[in-house]
Amino acid sequence: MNRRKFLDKSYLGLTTILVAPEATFNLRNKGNIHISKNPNIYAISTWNVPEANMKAGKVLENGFSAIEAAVKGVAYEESNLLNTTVGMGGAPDRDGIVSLDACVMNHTGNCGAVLAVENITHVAALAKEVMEKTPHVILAGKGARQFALEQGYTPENLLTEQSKKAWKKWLKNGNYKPEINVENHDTIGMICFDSSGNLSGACTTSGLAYKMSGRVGDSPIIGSGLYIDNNVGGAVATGLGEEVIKTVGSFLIVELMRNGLSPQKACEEAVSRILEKQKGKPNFQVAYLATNKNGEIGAYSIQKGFSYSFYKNKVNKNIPSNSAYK
Ligand code: SD4
Repeated sequence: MNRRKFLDKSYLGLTTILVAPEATFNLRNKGNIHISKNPNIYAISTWNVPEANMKAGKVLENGFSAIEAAVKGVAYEESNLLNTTVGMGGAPDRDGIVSLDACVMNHTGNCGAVLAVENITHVAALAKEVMEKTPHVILAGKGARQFALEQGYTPENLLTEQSKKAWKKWLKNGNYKPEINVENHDTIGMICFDSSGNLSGACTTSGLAYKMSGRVGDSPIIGSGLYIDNNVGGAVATGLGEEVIKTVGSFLIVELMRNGLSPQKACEEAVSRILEKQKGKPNFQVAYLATNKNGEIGAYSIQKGFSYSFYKNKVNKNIPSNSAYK
């Protein structure tokens, strides 16, 4: 067989060999995104949280790392008594106890989380201490609280009069039904990009209002509420955590970006993974926010009403997100 005939005959086989690797997901792709040599620092957060996002921006401007900025930024909302889904002032569980969840992930892929912690306001900072000072990734409940006390955190009453009043009103309904406000969650997931060109993130919440005691959502679960891969990008989630966990939303978005999807398309795909299991329009909200190493940002939610905060060049903007349902 001459060379021409051989090439003709094996054309189909060759096509398979040459095309398949491109058409198949490259699971170990180190990231196919251009990495800026002169990174412009920025911070993005779920929801309209200008003070928290500005705070993170200032920490970045002062030359601190992305992980420092993210933890300091979200700390603003953890102390904000008006925010009833994060930190002190967060809505309690159905027994009237406030329990908080948080996680952090840095540019090296290291991470830490605390679950169902009582009496400690700054749980994102505590998650960072778990990451830096223990051989573990997750501490839960009493162990996390004990660790906080050992690190010098002061125990505080996290249930404000306002949250107590709202809980008592809920109790009068008589039926156990946790509440999640479709239009206005405030769980804060934040991703920062620092002057060394590194990405890190933090996610912190009091979770679902009037949840069962011990219930933990997506926010402190690495890969669900937050995921960072410094070669590719990062993603954060807000909304009904059970649905985010089932689809490992933030990890999914980062993997989709690794394989070339824009942050916007990756967020849309992660939302559709949830929607394809629903019959019709669901009565819950899930929203995603993502960025890649090229500084592109994407956001998408199930229901309308989601927005994100974007800090760059000393200015913070609130940017409305598109949604699957209008
Ligand atoms: C959770 N994702 O615990 C959180 C709730 C949330 O705004 O985002 N609230 O499921």
